Amino acid sequence: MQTVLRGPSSEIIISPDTPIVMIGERINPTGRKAFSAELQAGDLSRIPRDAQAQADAGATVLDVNVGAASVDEVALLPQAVRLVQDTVDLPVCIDSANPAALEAGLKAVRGRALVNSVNGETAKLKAVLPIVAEYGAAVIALCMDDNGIPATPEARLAVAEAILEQAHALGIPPEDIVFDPLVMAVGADHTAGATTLATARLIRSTLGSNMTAGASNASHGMPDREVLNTVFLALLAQAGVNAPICNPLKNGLAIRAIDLMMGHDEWGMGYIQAYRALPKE
Ligand code: THG
Repeated sequence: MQTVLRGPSSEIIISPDTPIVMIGERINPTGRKAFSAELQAGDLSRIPRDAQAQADAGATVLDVNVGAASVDEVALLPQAVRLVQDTVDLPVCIDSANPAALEAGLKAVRGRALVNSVNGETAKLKAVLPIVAEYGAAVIALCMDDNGIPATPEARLAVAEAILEQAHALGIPPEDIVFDPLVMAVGADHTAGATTLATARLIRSTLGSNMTAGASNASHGMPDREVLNTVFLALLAQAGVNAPICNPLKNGLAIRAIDLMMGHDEWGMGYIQAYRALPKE
């Protein structure tokens, strides 16, 4: 199953037998006070720098989220998308809870974007899937619905299947849906990581879909988050998550190490290149 994304003049393929596609998470005000304040003041000057740095570190899709408190996302998201694609020739992942902002962002996109996200809630499906179909985008689908986040892998798979059915009705094919098995904090529930991994294995074996995950959600509140994030990325990859949303500045080399160990990096050239591209001390 191949999910095809495009930048202004580039093409990125997400598929089970090709290297992991790193979706760079850093253009997001969550947990970043300075960026939030800048967005609230309409200052987008950090975005080109963050876009370039993530691309240099090996991200090949960039998540774009401008959802800071009291920010007009409908106005700001398309501006942010243009700035990113004026800086780097990469596809974007448009990240907003607001369907109107997603549509405004899609209007500004060059190429073929990933929409982040839809889920199984009746209202979300109704608001987001028609936009995805109209703009010919791909979409991340979260395995949750009107009843919240299902506790078991089987119930999360059932949500995924329901979303596939709704998408099919609108002419959106399975390869354009990238599932998110949902990563919750292990600090709140020590079985959360295991549930995510079991969900990913089940989705991959049953549906064959490509998958993303916000790997760093798992480590919230724990010490040395980097160790947890790196280890979890490797386990997620083994379970079939081939387009994780992560911080390429921290995880870039580990992702290429995973590719090499999974046999997706001939002669280790991707790993060696990533090593050489590291900022020198
Ligand atoms: N699934 C999908 N989309 C997502 C998530 C997901 N989008 C948002 C989020 N989760 C993934 N993106 C981030 C962005 C930032 C952080 C974590 C996940 C983060 N920020 C630091 C903090 O909060 O401490 C600040 C880091 C910094 O200063 O650079 O952790 O799960 N589909």
